[in-house]
Amino acid sequence: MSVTSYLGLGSNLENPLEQLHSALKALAEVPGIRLERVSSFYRNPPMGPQSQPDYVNAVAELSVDLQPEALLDALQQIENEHGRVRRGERWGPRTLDLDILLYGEEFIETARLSIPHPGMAKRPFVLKPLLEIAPNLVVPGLGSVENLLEECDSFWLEIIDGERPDAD
Ligand code: A4P
Ligand code: MG
Repeated sequence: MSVTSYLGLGSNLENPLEQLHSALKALAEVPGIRLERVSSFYRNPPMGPQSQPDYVNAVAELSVDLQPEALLDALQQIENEHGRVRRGERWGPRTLDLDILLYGEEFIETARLSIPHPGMAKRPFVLKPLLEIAPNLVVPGLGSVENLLEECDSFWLEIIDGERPDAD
């Protein structure tokens, strides 16, 4: 049985728009992953160290026939293929970050995975695109995406016109 999973995509190096388009293409080609919906692309300032470029973020809805760890393996392979270098700096710049936000309604806490993603409830750059593609979604244990977004500190996020992936 397929499971609905939501992914957060982010990039702030080496042509972030290109990185996200290319990541979505790679995701759609993984056996056991179907890309169901993709949000608009949103430009927004960095969370964390400010001495790095703005980010482009988006969220995708997948139907997956993979176990969570196998999904993570596939995502990390795509990150690596996109030149991701892990420098160990917390919240530092990156060519491509693919985070599993939700995996069905499951709570997962292992050495490699925390699901729901621990940061998602406070990140407008996750919640805004998530609300766009899943307006009635409730995050297990945390409440509706709509309420979570309302509780966020003020923020700016700018939709990048014409960059909806299905507008290609
Ligand atoms: N891991 C645990 N849970 C998960 C999960 N649900 N999904 C583990 C994916 N991975 C998960 O991740 C480190 C380890 O987390 C992985 O090996 C995996 O086993 P990483 O991607 O290698 O390292 P990271 O990117 O430094 O950590 P993380 O948690 O992805 O960083 P954040 O917290 O996402 O911060 N500002 C804006 N505006 N937009 C952004 O997208 N992103 C960050 C990164 C900072 N500032 C940002 C943005
Ligand atoms: Mg990550």
